[in-house]
Amino acid sequence: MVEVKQEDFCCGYVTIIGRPNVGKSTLLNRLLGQKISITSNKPQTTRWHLTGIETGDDYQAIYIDTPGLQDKYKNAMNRHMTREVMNSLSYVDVLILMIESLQWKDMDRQILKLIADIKAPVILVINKIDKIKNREQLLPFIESISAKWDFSAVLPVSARKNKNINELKKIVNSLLPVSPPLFPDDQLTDRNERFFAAEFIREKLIRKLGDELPYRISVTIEQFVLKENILHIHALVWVEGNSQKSIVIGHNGHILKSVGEQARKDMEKMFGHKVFLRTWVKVMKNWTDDIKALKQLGYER
Ligand SMILES: Nc1nc2c(ncn2[C@@H]2O[C@H](COP(=O)(O)OP(=O)(O)O)[C@@H](O)[C@H]2O)c(=O)[nH]1
Ligand SMILES: [Mg+2]
Repeated sequence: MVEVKQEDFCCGYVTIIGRPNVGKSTLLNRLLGQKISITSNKPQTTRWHLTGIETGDDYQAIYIDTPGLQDKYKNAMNRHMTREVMNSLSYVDVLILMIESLQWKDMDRQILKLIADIKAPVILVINKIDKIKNREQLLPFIESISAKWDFSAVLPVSARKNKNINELKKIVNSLLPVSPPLFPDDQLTDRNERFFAAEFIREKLIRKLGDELPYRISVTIEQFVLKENILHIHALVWVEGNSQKSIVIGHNGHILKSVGEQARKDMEKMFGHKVFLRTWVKVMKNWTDDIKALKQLGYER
């Protein structure tokens, strides 16, 4: 590592917010060059804030991925998700507000209102530019959005196609405050392996199932032990009723089996061990609107 004087080292919290599905978690994975945050084209994929730490020779950017803010569902689960976002805004050094190219929705406007009092610099990131068919539309869009707020920077990117991600890193790093690093330079996240095991299973389920069910599913890890170089993981998938249970299991267990196989591959990649995964489906009535049940499933801390 290069010698860097303490007064030249920059470090801070960089929170990514935006409405569901704009690509926040995909961006976090790109920024880190590694998949830690689960993604899908369905809202509610990200339920917890998640820290991803990127350390360079003279900087440490502590990125926080957050659940998408929305106002459609008002149950206990969504109150939890909104609280996750609001808490992460209380210690932000740089804010990334993400929107989708050529779209400015009512929820985007509400989020901008929400951050109006925040003192931290705000970078507006316009994602999914790979989807734009008519390139000439982008510049007028950038101009009209730039006029809405005093952004420190406005940057069009494609998280999926890795476009302009290094430029974004440079802008973020230039806005970080002078501070010694807050985490060891080899630490990637603040979550443990059990968390990722559960999340990888939930991702595969969300991607496989229809639109409603993902909201009703939660995953917990009952066992996580390394024996003779093999990780033995036991997972429980929680649903709200018996009909949901049979959908998740699938005919002859085919859904649960393929979910398990795909999740296992992600786990082996992250944990660096062979994984032996067993999964069961259990029913807990009405858990998405039951505070006690949410606590039991690890949502309220
Ligand atoms: N075309 C395109 N799709 C993207 C891009 N970034 C993310 N997506 C997709 O948008 C969906 C939502 O992404 P996700 O990261 O889960 O969004 P989040 O809810 O904001 O965290 C997923 O299907 C992603 O693959 C992008 O740059 N271009
Ligand atoms: Mg997400």
